[in-house]
Amino acid sequence: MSKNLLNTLQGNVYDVPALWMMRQAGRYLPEYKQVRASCDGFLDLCYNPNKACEVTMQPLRRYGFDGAILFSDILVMPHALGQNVWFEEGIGPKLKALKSGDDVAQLGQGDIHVHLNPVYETIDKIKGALVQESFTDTTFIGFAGSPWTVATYMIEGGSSRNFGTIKNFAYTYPEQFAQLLHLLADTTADYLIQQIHCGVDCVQIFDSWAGVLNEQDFAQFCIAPTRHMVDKIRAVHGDIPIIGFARGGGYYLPNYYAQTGVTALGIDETVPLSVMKKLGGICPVQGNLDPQVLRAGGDILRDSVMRIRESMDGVPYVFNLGRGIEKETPPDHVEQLVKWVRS
Ligand code: 1CP
Repeated sequence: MSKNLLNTLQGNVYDVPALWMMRQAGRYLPEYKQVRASCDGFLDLCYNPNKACEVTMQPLRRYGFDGAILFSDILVMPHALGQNVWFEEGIGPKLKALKSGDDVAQLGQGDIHVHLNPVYETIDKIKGALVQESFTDTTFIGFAGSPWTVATYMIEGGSSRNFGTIKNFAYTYPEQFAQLLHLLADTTADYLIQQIHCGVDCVQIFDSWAGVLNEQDFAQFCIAPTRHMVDKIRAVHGDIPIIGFARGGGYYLPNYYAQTGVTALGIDETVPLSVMKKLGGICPVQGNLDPQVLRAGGDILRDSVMRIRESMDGVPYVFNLGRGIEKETPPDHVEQLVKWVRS
């Protein structure tokens, strides 16, 4: 079969689409929870190469997905830049919020690669495990957060409700905000370059909060820094496939594709199938299944999978969810998904 996911990102079309799931390693799996419970905190898991490798492999052993995604988090980047980051049980990520240009100026004093070295070691271990466990046709996916999405956590101090704090910062201190986005774009590109150097087959840029931006801000805060990253990565690794996932990008997706230079588009569940099909005529596309449909399972899952497969017939398409899997999802339903995607 060779690497059908990688080949799809290079434009190949398959009758049976390549399949992986965003957040495929995680709390819906009992074996993940077990490893997680043995760690001091979530970041401890992210920086432990043996454990991070183990949880990367778990969903492959169960379901034989066509993609393995590095286990880490988008918030290791602010951590590497010197910001205080921690995860509160049952709540989620917390950061010591940036309040001013002075706070921005303090970032990035140390060498990010020293801080992120455990992630590079994890990549090395996963490469070995994929060979050792005979997952040689599995495409290995590296990733990072987009500058805008990561900045929301850095300025809001965690998950945001209405993005008022970051927008107020951006409009009140435009120069300092531009400086922050530039710093993130530059260092995140270096981080992805190093991931590719360590052996991932392709990378995905997660812009989970692209959907809250107006037209002007989408161009400035989402497209421009992503473009900078893509240019910087391509200068070193010319033909590496880059998946741009601008969740909620909707109407702006054709511009996002044309102006960032990404290879393929991640598509969320709000994009109509006819639109995803049309985008698939321009570039490879991935995603769209509503994770709540997967959580429910049964007939609605089968019908949704079949509808997506029929719609995407004839274009380069990677089967995936429209966003990360819900932690309440029964593992059996993922098994149903695999069966119907591959039937
Ligand atoms: O306690 C736990 O086990 C924490 C749960 C968890 C997990 C499993 C977090 C905290 N991060 C992760 C892993 C993770 N995060 C991966 C690993 C690889 C895989 O996909 O299997 C990836 C790719 C991410 C990416 C990520 N982290 C995103 C972008 C994707 C998305 O879901 O939109 C975002 C926004 C984050 C921040 C983050 N980290 C963790 C949580 C709970 C969140 C989201 C908080 C929020 O909704 O604002």
